[in-house]
Amino acid sequence: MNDLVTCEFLEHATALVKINRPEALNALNMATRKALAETFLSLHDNENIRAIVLTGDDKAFAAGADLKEFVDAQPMEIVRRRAERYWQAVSSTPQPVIAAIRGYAMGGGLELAMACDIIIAGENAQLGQPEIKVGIMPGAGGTQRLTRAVGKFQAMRINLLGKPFSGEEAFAMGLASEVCPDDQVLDRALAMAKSISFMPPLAAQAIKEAIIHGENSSLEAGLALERKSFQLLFASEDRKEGMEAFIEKRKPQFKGS
Ligand code: CO8
Repeated sequence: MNDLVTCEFLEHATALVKINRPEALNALNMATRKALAETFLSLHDNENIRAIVLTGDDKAFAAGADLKEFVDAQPMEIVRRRAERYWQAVSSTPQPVIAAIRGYAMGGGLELAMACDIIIAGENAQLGQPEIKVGIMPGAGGTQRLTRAVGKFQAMRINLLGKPFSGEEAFAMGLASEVCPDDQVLDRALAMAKSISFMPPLAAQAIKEAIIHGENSSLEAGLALERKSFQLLFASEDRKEGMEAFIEKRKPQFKGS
């Protein structure tokens, strides 16, 4: 059997994580979710990695949770699976994570993309929360992260009708950071990861933390976190290097210290 998730270490301190279950359009069975979580947890502590790209293949990012593992499941069994810990391993990654969506990103697949920090979508990608059509609802962010991204009225429409929408539409709604031709999605995501990898990683991680925590707290609490992180970065070597390089008109070399 192939690895359900692969992880390649590329130049420029970038990791490329791929979901690899093409026979099921990368549907996220428990084994795949666990493999994704293990991959991301191992990247958390890898100081050589400054940006991560998560993708599937050209047909699917992921077509959702595996319905064949749901069809006979009993409620307490679903509770005992504690599947939320697998997505938390992705959403709590300190490095910026870019989801590169080609083909389908449905249900749990779109929720996985929304647990990332940046979404690059192919113009013909098909995104959606179709859970209602099989008698359930999103269980990992489809009513929460989606609403924060696109607002109540789009989130209601997407969830209550379960109708897929394109990468173009996702971008227009603010659900994608960029949209591009399908065959350029991965290259675009890798180019973005490369640009991030040249940035000071402590600043990148602090920005990510402030945006995510700020989004879920009051403006005052968010501003306080932002201010404290801003102040703390003055303790970093990279802050000194960045400012000195600017004044000396040279390129900075950030070491992550
Ligand atoms: N689960 C299991 N198998 C799947 C899934 C899935 N979600 N999606 C596709 N497959 C399998 C098909 O069964 C088929 O396998 P086989 O050849 O053995 O019959 C193969 O992938 C190819 O699929 P199709 O023949 O259906 O391909 P089409 O191109 O005709 O259609 C679609 C593509 C439109 C994506 C269609 O496959 C589809 O509608 N899939 C289901 C999408 C869906 O409903 N997703 C939501 C699932 S529920 C969910 O995600 C809840 C999340 C809760 C939180 C958990 C976090 C992970």
